[in-house]
Amino acid sequence: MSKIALITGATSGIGEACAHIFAQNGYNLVLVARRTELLAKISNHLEDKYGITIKQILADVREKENLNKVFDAIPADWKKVDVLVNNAGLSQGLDPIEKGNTDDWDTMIDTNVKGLLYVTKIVSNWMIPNKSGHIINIGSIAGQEVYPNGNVYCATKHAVDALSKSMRIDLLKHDIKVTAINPGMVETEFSIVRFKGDAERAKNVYAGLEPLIADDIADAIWYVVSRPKHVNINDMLIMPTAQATATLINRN
Ligand code: NDP
Ligand code: 8X3
Repeated sequence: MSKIALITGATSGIGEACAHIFAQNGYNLVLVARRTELLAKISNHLEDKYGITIKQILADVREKENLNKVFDAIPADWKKVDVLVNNAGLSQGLDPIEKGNTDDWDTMIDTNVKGLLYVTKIVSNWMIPNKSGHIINIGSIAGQEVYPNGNVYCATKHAVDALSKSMRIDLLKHDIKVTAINPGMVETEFSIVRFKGDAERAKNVYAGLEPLIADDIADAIWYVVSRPKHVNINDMLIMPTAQATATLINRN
């Protein structure tokens, strides 16, 4: 029987690239996101190309009640999830703390921290009876360091780092692996979302360097997932060659 990977935030960037690499390797997929048409388009493409089956879950990871309802309604066979990729996440704004938009703070905390927790609680309970499973949390260099005006986004990714370590301890007795993947700059829709559609400002983030692409991260995740059962990669920090730290970047 094919393995199953559940990926949140599968309509763009790292999540979409993960969907491709898992599909390519014969996994059936449960894909979660909010944009209906994009989710359907990506799912249909992957099913046609790789002959796998996809369950599309239209959901916002912040909406706890709805999340519990839609996940509960998934047929039992689809709950035999082997890999969970907690990827859905975002940054909103880049302002000093005294000027921060508190709605943006709520969005980041609710999505990056609370959404990840809600999904993890549901799916880890599906994994526990199988005494196997692998949870991949997408953290960030922003979870290892802080940078000017990164305040709340950095705090959410520090929380993801702490949660990855905690989950690894709590789920040890259930033989469930937990890996934190911490990327540096990856050119996706991330900066467009951070700057609320300002494509020019987003483009400037990557000016004069070769950033990572989403496939670089998916490739690392596939490496992590395809290790033998007795091997777990606890975490990985993956940077563009041109980026030494969160702020030290070699631009041409
Ligand atoms: P993208 O903006 O390209 O993708 C984000 C994905 O998350 C989209 O598919 C979006 O889908 C989904 N998403 C956002 N909010 C929600 C929500 N409330 N409920 C469900 N899905 C949601 O960004 P990336 O691929 O770059 O980001 C993926 C992860 O990687 C994030 O956690 C980010 O913090 C992290 N990261 C990114 C880095 C980068 O430089 N790009 C570096 C380090 C970490 P939809 O809008 O359809 O819901
Ligand atoms: C996203 C990348 O540079 O904002 O986590 O930390 S960065």
